[in-house]
Amino acid sequence: MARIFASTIHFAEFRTAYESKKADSSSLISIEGRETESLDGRWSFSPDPYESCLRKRWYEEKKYAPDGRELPVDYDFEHWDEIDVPSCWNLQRPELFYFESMGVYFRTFDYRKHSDDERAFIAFEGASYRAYVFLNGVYLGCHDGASTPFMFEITDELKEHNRLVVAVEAERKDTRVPMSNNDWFNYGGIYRDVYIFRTGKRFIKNWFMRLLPNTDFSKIALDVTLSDDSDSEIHVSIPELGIEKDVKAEKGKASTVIEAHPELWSPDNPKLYDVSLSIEGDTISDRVGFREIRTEGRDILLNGKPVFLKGVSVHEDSTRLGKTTDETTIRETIRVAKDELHAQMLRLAHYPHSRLFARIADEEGIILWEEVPVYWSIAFSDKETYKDAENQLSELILRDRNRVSVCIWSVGNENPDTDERFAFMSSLAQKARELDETRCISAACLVNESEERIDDRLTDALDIIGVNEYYGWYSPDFDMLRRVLENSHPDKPVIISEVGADARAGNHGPKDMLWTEEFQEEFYKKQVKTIEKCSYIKGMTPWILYDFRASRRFNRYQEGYNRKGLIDDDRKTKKKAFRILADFYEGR
Ligand code: GCB
Repeated sequence: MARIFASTIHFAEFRTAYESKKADSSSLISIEGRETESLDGRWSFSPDPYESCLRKRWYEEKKYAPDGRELPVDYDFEHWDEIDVPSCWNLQRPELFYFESMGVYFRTFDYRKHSDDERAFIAFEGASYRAYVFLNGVYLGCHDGASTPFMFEITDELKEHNRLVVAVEAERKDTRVPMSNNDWFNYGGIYRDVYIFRTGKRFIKNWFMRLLPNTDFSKIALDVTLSDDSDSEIHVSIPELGIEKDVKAEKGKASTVIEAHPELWSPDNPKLYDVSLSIEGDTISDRVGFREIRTEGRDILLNGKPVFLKGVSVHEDSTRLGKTTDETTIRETIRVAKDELHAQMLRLAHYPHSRLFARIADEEGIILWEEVPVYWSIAFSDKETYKDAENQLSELILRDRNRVSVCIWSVGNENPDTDERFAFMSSLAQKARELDETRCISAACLVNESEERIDDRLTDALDIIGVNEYYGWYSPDFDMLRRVLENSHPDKPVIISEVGADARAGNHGPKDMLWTEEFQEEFYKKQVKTIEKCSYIKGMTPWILYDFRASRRFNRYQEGYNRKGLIDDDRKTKKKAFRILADFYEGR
């Protein structure tokens, strides 16, 4: 008894055993076109700040001693209050608003086999930051990273009546990605969908279909990975292009290039094609678009033509739902950006947004910049931190690489220029290229403030240089922007990935008074005038479309929000600067 007592309560290393079993990008299965069975709904929930669920193995539900005596356990799954899944726990109960440690979720669900050789998987689209998953008392594994999906096979653990326990922990730590300090709100919990799906014994694990760059828009490449390393025939069908082709998979992998002349996808013509892939016992389908994005000298070429990317940044955040989002919210964000701001691009800052976003962007026709939260001072020399960052990047790319709207992968934002950072982020850029040779790689880079020019070793590893600048806001010297742009001679296109000033909606005053709409309006007027004159700037994603929660912003205008939005946190009230940017974009 003493031994068990020591190992479950006082054993300081109690997490180590759990950490040895982690879900990562290698376990992701493409789920587009697959039938899923939702586990969303009301789940039992309790905060567990001392992580007793792990220390005392609550998930085993050992409530009785071998002699039948009832044990005084510290949990009560069935009797806990309920919480929505998906949701950010912070917005479910007032006392959880700043809660950042562990919460334990519980639910039951029934399962009936459809066939004898079926396999089943459980998938989580997002749980912040680490989730430990237990099914019927068995530990499936944990996952790090707040914003990417993860999956476990549960074929052997499933019963007719199932008991699912998920312990989620949302601590900010210096070794995490993002680290402890950032400029948004640390939402916790299972805040995206949870579902199960079934496959046959063998199935299509993932696939990547894209137009090959530099082929006169005439070659579609396809890579497929099967669930095992068998040889088999894969049938590829794109009926509208007259494509019906059998491709041989050897040792579970197939690659082919198909001649085709698809109508090209663009924001003006978001053309998608029905695609299906099948092997014996498994068929998946999706809607895929074809376009080319590349750079040449200082130009960004979309389908061979130079473009100026008129964009705006957006956080996944709403006052009501936090980081949990839905189709209506995403469609409305895209409508406002496209129809009212005349933009054709969104920067999804600073972490992977919901899978739904890129799906809808494909249909609606808006270009996306997607990003991993390698933000500010990451623990660049920590190997585990690198592993975590690389895994989040891989999970994002595997999730979204069939989404035509995604044109840029960004590997980080405003990181101090050290040797460790250079190695870390160059490797991330390299990883992104290995997984996807068809998109541009970018990051928000640094300006050398004393020499007044863009100067960052990382630019060598990128296709597009992102620059964040707040001249006229954080630094009053607005003219520095002109000097920096004049002194810089980049050999690649530059996107102003951030520029902005705070204004509280409805706060009016003279144009030199901070926090007023008039200040922000004047700031935008001056910015666009200067940016417009610079020939190598090939796009901008000002900061930001909507005000968003930020837990380091507490003056009387901010009240817990970053107020650089062109629209208030009510997502309706436009500030005066909105018109300035909309007019600028409409005229370009
Ligand atoms: C930045 C950051 C962004 C902040 C913004 C600000 O440079 O990249 O995350 O929210 O500035 O408002 O200060």
